[in-house]
Amino acid sequence: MLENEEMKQAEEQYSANSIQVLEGLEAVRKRPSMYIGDVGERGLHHLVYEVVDNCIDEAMAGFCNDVQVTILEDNSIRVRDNGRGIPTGMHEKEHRSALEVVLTVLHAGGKFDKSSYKVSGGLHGVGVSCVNALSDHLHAEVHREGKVFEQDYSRGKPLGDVRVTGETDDTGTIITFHPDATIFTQTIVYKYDTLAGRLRELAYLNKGIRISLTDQRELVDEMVTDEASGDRKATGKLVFRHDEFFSEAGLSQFIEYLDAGVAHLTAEPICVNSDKIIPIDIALQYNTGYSEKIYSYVNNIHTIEGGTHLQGFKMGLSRTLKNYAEKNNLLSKLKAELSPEDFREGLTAVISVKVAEPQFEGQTKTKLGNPEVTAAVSQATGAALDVYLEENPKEAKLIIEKIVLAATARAAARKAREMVQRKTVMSGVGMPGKLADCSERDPEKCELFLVEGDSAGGTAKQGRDRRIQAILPLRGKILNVEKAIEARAFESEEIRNIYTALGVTVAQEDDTGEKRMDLSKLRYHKVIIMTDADVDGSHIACLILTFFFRYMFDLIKNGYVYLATPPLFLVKKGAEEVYCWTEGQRDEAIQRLGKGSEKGLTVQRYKGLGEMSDMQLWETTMNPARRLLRQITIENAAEAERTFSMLMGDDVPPRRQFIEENAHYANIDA
Ligand code: 0RA
Repeated sequence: MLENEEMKQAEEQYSANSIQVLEGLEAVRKRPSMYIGDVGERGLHHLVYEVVDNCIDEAMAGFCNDVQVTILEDNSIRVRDNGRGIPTGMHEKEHRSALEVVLTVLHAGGKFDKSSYKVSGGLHGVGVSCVNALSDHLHAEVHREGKVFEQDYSRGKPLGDVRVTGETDDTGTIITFHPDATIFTQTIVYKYDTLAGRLRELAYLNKGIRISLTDQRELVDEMVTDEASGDRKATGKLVFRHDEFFSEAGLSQFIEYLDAGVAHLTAEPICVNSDKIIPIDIALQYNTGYSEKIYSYVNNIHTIEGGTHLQGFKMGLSRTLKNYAEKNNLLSKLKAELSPEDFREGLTAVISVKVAEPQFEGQTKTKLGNPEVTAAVSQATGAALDVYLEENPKEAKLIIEKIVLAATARAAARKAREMVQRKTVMSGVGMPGKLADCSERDPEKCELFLVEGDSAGGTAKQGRDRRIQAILPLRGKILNVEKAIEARAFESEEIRNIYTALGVTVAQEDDTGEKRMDLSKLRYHKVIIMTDADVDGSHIACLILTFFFRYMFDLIKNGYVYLATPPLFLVKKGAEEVYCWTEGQRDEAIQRLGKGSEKGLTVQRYKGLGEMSDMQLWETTMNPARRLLRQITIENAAEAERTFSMLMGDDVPPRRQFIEENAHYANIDA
């Protein structure tokens, strides 16, 4: 039987990796972080990705095109696919079913699969057995060879043998697991948006696979799109929250999604497809903006730190465009020298490669190291781009003109940047006049509040703990960096003040082209954005966050950026005062204080920070012992990019749509 043959082969591979085999699931439970990265929210969600990865593998092998993920009421996850089903036959050497081997032996899943582009060692590809080890309950159901097989596990141990429980016409695997709360001590609550972000990404990266997500914890109004008008409207029915992710075209549609609301230079993304040396799939498109957005993936894993595939892409891009421009005499207007970044201004690109034995390096093990990949990607990019430029001379000219403009602007930006640089180097001497600094010098203890407006700035200066809290008032709306070229950003006084106060210099590209900041002289380890709790205030917070996102990403990455949350209401009766952050809290406070008699009960709605006294601002928003800070984290960089360029870019309709769709999160003032 073929299955047995395969298992023999697999068995041999196990022996080769005997160290991994000897490590049982106990090892996973003892040191879970070694296998799934961490046991916080990220690791919790990672369990789902691990199972889904197996379904995607099955799809890539050509046996599956539908994956359904469901969050059950108790935060169990069910993943159902229509693949071949995990084999259930007897495993000769192991003397138990193959299903049990897959679910209890580390890395066994991948080893069955010859064509696998799975990652061994890295964060992904540790196998379903890992998920099994870290679940207090796991149920496996396999539809295969006309039969339904089922088996249950607890913390990686089978609760019984595989049972045949029925007959079936279809094939596939259904894995249901509940994360073990003794491992995931922080939280076992799944976040819909986090899962949706990753599943959407997977659907774009693997065209033709339908991936759905359903949340049985949450009932929402059913919405349908009106065929005639295209409007969304409610049907009046309540349904589970649900999304379907499917992409027919793959990466070019990923770009469309990422660039929603962005004006493009060319009608369609340029696509690179090659299977010559390794599978390479790339889509790129230039827009009228100035930021560079390149996402690179290896075996569906987002390589945040880039690596040889990204390097190859950049090389192929610059070389081909430069050759074309020279050959067609398009560089006559150029005064400055062309630098590699000029070829990537206003470029959105997604790079996806498959590497059989990827070497991952770098701090987060998400940087591809395989040297052979550089030339393969560079060649493929160059060849496809050559064809495009030759066939589309009008678009080619627009792209080259943009590059020439970028080079010219860069020369101007360098001057402005050097100004900022010179000022920050003399830190301490050249602090901005508006900064009310703190007396403490240990950055870990220091906080910088970025406050909207001089008047609120004044209140904050009065109310603060001047030992550890510094205040930098910002004039109204700071520059929208999403719409401005770099030179303008560095000309802005508010932005220069932020650099100087923080004690940092402008991020520089390192040898792999990643923008890095030197944070060794950072003067505050908490940078807190404090704005009014109204629409204008959120807009200003958005502008400041956009600036951090584009220019000081390392600050966000290190978890140094926070939002303050001033209260919305003060409910008062006599000497008793209750601050409230939500309408629910307010109503509860009115109920409680109003008991007996409503006489003397007042409800004050805070419109702005300026309406609070310095003591009130301290008590509610600044006092480290009582305040609520929201740390800014970036779970899914692509998702964040898209949100920022949409909210801050030039096309208004998607912004309005976003606000409408998310209105329940925003507080719209009358
Ligand atoms: C081992 C071998 C084969 C498939 C799978 C595992 C498999 C695992 C999962 C996990 C979720 N869905 C899955 N689908 C398949 C190969 C099967 C064969 O040779 O018939």
